[in-house]
Amino acid sequence: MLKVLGRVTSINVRKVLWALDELGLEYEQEDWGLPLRDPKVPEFLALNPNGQVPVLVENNFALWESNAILIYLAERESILLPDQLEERAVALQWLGWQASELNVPWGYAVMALIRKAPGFDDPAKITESMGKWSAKMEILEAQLARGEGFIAGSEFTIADIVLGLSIHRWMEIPAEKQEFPAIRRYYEVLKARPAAARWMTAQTP
Ligand SMILES: N[C@@H](CCC(=O)N[C@@H](CS)C(=O)NCC(=O)O)C(=O)O
Repeated sequence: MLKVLGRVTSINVRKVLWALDELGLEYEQEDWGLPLRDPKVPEFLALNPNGQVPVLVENNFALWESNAILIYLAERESILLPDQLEERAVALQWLGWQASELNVPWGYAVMALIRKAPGFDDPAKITESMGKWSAKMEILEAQLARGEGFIAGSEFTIADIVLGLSIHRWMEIPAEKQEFPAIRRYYEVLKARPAAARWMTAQTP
Protein backbone atom coordinates (compact mmCIF):
# COMPACT_ATOMS: atom_id res chain seq x y z
CA MET A 1 0.00 0.00 0.00
CA LEU A 2 1.27 3.46 -0.88
CA LYS A 3 1.74 5.71 2.12
CA VAL A 4 1.95 9.51 2.08
CA LEU A 5 3.78 11.03 5.02
CA GLY A 6 2.68 14.63 5.50
CA ARG A 7 0.03 16.91 6.97
CA VAL A 8 -2.82 17.92 4.65
CA THR A 9 -2.33 21.60 5.50
CA SER A 10 0.82 21.49 3.32
CA ILE A 11 0.34 22.50 -0.32
CA ASN A 12 3.14 20.08 -1.30
CA VAL A 13 1.42 17.19 0.44
CA ARG A 14 -1.92 18.09 -1.21
CA LYS A 15 -0.25 17.90 -4.65
CA VAL A 16 0.48 14.23 -4.00
CA LEU A 17 -2.94 13.47 -2.50
CA TRP A 18 -4.70 15.14 -5.44
CA ALA A 19 -2.57 13.13 -7.93
CA LEU A 20 -3.30 9.86 -6.11
CA ASP A 21 -7.03 10.59 -6.23
CA GLU A 22 -6.85 11.48 -9.95
CA LEU A 23 -5.13 8.14 -10.51
CA GLY A 24 -7.67 6.28 -8.37
CA LEU A 25 -4.91 4.67 -6.30
CA GLU A 26 -5.43 3.48 -2.76
CA TYR A 27 -3.16 5.01 -0.15
CA GLU A 28 -2.76 5.80 3.50
CA GLN A 29 -1.93 9.28 4.74
CA GLU A 30 0.00 9.79 7.97
CA ASP A 31 0.27 13.20 9.62
CA TRP A 32 3.88 14.42 9.76
CA GLY A 33 5.10 18.01 9.84
CA LEU A 34 4.82 20.75 12.40
CA PRO A 35 2.83 21.42 14.47
CA LEU A 36 1.41 17.89 14.29
CA ARG A 37 4.50 15.67 14.30
CA ASP A 38 8.10 16.90 14.06
CA PRO A 39 9.76 15.45 10.95
CA LYS A 40 13.25 16.35 12.22
CA VAL A 41 13.59 13.05 14.07
CA PRO A 42 15.89 10.14 13.09
CA GLU A 43 12.99 7.90 12.01
CA PHE A 44 11.78 10.49 9.49
CA LEU A 45 15.21 11.87 8.50
CA ALA A 46 16.14 8.34 7.39
CA LEU A 47 13.40 8.66 4.77
CA ASN A 48 13.99 12.32 3.87
CA PRO A 49 17.22 13.95 5.11
CA ASN A 50 15.60 17.38 4.57
CA GLY A 51 13.09 16.67 7.32
CA GLN A 52 10.28 17.90 5.08
CA VAL A 53 6.95 16.59 3.87
CA PRO A 54 5.73 14.95 1.69
CA VAL A 55 7.42 11.59 1.46
CA LEU A 56 5.88 8.75 -0.53
CA VAL A 57 6.64 5.30 0.85
CA GLU A 58 5.95 1.89 -0.62
CA ASN A 59 7.65 -1.15 0.95
CA ASN A 60 11.37 -0.26 0.99
CA PHE A 61 11.02 2.59 -1.48
CA ALA A 62 10.86 6.20 -0.21
CA LEU A 63 10.67 9.28 -2.43
CA TRP A 64 10.71 12.98 -1.45
CA GLU A 65 10.30 16.26 -3.39
CA SER A 66 6.63 16.69 -4.24
CA ASN A 67 7.11 17.27 -7.98
CA ALA A 68 9.39 14.23 -8.31
CA ILE A 69 6.66 12.19 -6.58
CA LEU A 70 4.10 13.44 -9.13
CA ILE A 71 6.37 12.47 -12.05
CA TYR A 72 6.95 9.06 -10.49
CA LEU A 73 3.21 8.44 -10.06
CA ALA A 74 2.34 9.66 -13.56
CA GLU A 75 5.04 7.47 -15.12
CA ARG A 76 4.12 4.48 -12.99
CA GLU A 77 0.48 4.66 -14.08
CA SER A 78 1.17 6.00 -17.61
CA ILE A 79 -1.32 8.86 -17.33
CA LEU A 80 -1.27 12.54 -16.35
CA LEU A 81 1.79 13.15 -18.57
CA PRO A 82 1.55 13.27 -22.36
CA ASP A 83 3.35 10.55 -24.37
CA GLN A 84 4.38 12.93 -27.12
CA LEU A 85 7.91 14.23 -26.43
CA GLU A 86 7.37 17.99 -26.86
CA GLU A 87 4.01 18.00 -25.03
CA ARG A 88 5.56 16.05 -22.16
CA ALA A 89 8.48 18.47 -22.02
CA VAL A 90 6.11 21.45 -21.85
CA ALA A 91 4.18 19.85 -18.97
CA LEU A 92 7.49 19.26 -17.13
CA GLN A 93 8.54 22.84 -17.88
CA TRP A 94 5.48 24.20 -16.04
CA LEU A 95 5.96 21.70 -13.24
CA GLY A 96 9.52 22.97 -12.73
CA TRP A 97 8.43 26.59 -13.10
CA GLN A 98 5.94 26.21 -10.27
CA ALA A 99 8.66 25.03 -7.89
CA SER A 100 11.49 27.33 -8.92
CA GLU A 101 9.74 30.54 -10.03
CA LEU A 102 6.13 30.81 -8.85
CA ASN A 103 6.76 29.27 -5.44
CA VAL A 104 9.53 31.71 -4.50
CA PRO A 105 8.02 35.24 -4.47
CA TRP A 106 4.90 34.40 -2.49
CA GLY A 107 6.96 33.35 0.57
CA TYR A 108 6.83 36.54 2.60
CA ALA A 109 3.19 37.37 1.77
CA VAL A 110 2.03 33.88 2.71
CA MET A 111 3.94 33.93 6.00
CA ALA A 112 2.51 37.36 6.82
CA LEU A 113 -1.08 37.19 5.58
CA ILE A 114 -2.01 33.51 5.71
CA ARG A 115 0.18 32.00 8.42
CA LYS A 116 0.37 35.27 10.36
CA ALA A 117 3.85 34.21 11.48
CA PRO A 118 5.63 36.35 14.07
CA GLY A 119 8.21 38.66 12.50
CA PHE A 120 6.50 38.80 9.10
CA ASP A 121 4.79 42.16 9.50
CA ASP A 122 6.73 44.58 7.30
CA PRO A 123 4.20 46.22 4.92
CA ALA A 124 6.93 47.09 2.37
CA LYS A 125 8.05 43.47 2.20
CA ILE A 126 4.45 42.27 1.86
CA THR A 127 3.94 44.68 -1.06
CA GLU A 128 7.19 43.55 -2.66
CA SER A 129 6.27 39.87 -2.30
CA MET A 130 2.76 40.43 -3.74
CA GLY A 131 4.20 42.45 -6.65
CA LYS A 132 6.74 39.80 -7.60
CA TRP A 133 4.14 37.05 -7.22
CA SER A 134 1.71 39.01 -9.42
CA ALA A 135 4.39 39.34 -12.12
CA LYS A 136 4.70 35.55 -12.24
CA MET A 137 0.90 35.21 -12.35
CA GLU A 138 0.94 37.43 -15.46
CA ILE A 139 3.07 34.79 -17.20
CA LEU A 140 0.51 32.15 -16.27
CA GLU A 141 -2.36 34.38 -17.40
CA ALA A 142 -0.75 34.89 -20.82
CA GLN A 143 -0.33 31.15 -21.33
CA LEU A 144 -3.88 30.32 -20.21
CA ALA A 145 -5.37 33.12 -22.33
CA ARG A 146 -4.29 31.08 -25.36
CA GLY A 147 -7.31 28.96 -24.52
CA GLU A 148 -5.81 25.49 -24.98
CA GLY A 149 -7.72 24.19 -21.95
CA PHE A 150 -4.94 23.13 -19.62
CA ILE A 151 -1.48 24.54 -19.00
CA ALA A 152 0.37 22.23 -21.38
CA GLY A 153 -2.35 21.84 -24.01
CA SER A 154 -5.67 20.04 -24.21
CA GLU A 155 -4.77 17.28 -21.70
CA PHE A 156 -4.92 17.56 -17.92
CA THR A 157 -1.44 16.78 -16.54
CA ILE A 158 0.39 16.82 -13.23
CA ALA A 159 1.43 20.40 -14.07
CA ASP A 160 -2.23 21.42 -13.68
CA ILE A 161 -2.22 19.96 -10.18
CA VAL A 162 0.70 22.06 -8.96
CA LEU A 163 -0.57 25.20 -10.68
CA GLY A 164 -4.13 24.63 -9.44
CA LEU A 165 -2.94 24.54 -5.84
CA SER A 166 -0.74 27.59 -6.38
CA ILE A 167 -3.65 29.52 -7.91
CA HIS A 168 -5.83 28.46 -5.00
CA ARG A 169 -3.27 30.07 -2.71
CA TRP A 170 -3.43 33.28 -4.78
CA MET A 171 -7.24 33.31 -4.63
CA GLU A 172 -7.19 32.79 -0.87
CA ILE A 173 -4.66 35.37 0.19
CA PRO A 174 -6.39 38.37 1.80
CA ALA A 175 -4.63 41.15 -0.15
CA GLU A 176 -5.40 43.50 -3.00
CA LYS A 177 -4.78 41.56 -6.16
CA GLN A 178 -4.81 42.00 -9.88
CA GLU A 179 -7.73 40.18 -11.57
CA PHE A 180 -6.66 37.51 -14.06
CA PRO A 181 -9.67 36.38 -16.13
CA ALA A 182 -8.04 33.38 -17.85
CA ILE A 183 -6.61 32.15 -14.53
CA ARG A 184 -10.04 32.46 -12.91
CA ARG A 185 -11.70 30.44 -15.70
CA TYR A 186 -9.00 27.76 -15.43
CA TYR A 187 -9.39 27.69 -11.63
CA GLU A 188 -13.13 27.03 -12.01
CA VAL A 189 -12.48 24.25 -14.55
CA LEU A 190 -10.00 22.59 -12.19
CA LYS A 191 -12.28 22.94 -9.17
CA ALA A 192 -14.97 20.96 -11.02
CA ARG A 193 -12.76 17.84 -10.98
CA PRO A 194 -13.79 15.59 -8.05
CA ALA A 195 -10.18 15.01 -6.94
CA ALA A 196 -9.51 18.75 -7.03
CA ALA A 197 -12.62 19.58 -5.03
CA ARG A 198 -11.14 17.47 -2.26
CA TRP A 199 -7.72 19.10 -2.14
CA MET A 200 -8.06 22.59 -3.64
CA THR A 201 -9.71 23.74 -0.46
CA ALA A 202 -9.01 26.09 2.39
CA GLN A 203 -6.53 23.81 4.16
CA THR A 204 -3.85 26.50 4.15
CA PRO A 205 -1.04 27.02 4.91
N1 LIG B 1 10.68 21.20 -2.26
C1 LIG B 1 9.97 20.45 -1.28
C2 LIG B 1 9.44 21.40 -0.23
C3 LIG B 1 8.79 20.66 0.91
C4 LIG B 1 8.35 21.61 2.00
O1 LIG B 1 8.69 22.82 2.03
N2 LIG B 1 7.58 21.08 2.94
C5 LIG B 1 7.14 21.87 4.07
C6 LIG B 1 5.61 21.90 4.11
S1 LIG B 1 4.93 22.66 2.67
C7 LIG B 1 7.64 21.22 5.35
O2 LIG B 1 7.93 20.03 5.38
N3 LIG B 1 7.75 22.00 6.42
C8 LIG B 1 8.18 21.51 7.69
C9 LIG B 1 7.07 20.95 8.52
O3 LIG B 1 5.91 20.89 8.08
O4 LIG B 1 7.36 20.54 9.66
C10 LIG B 1 8.80 19.68 -1.96
O5 LIG B 1 8.26 20.18 -2.95
O6 LIG B 1 8.47 18.56 -1.52
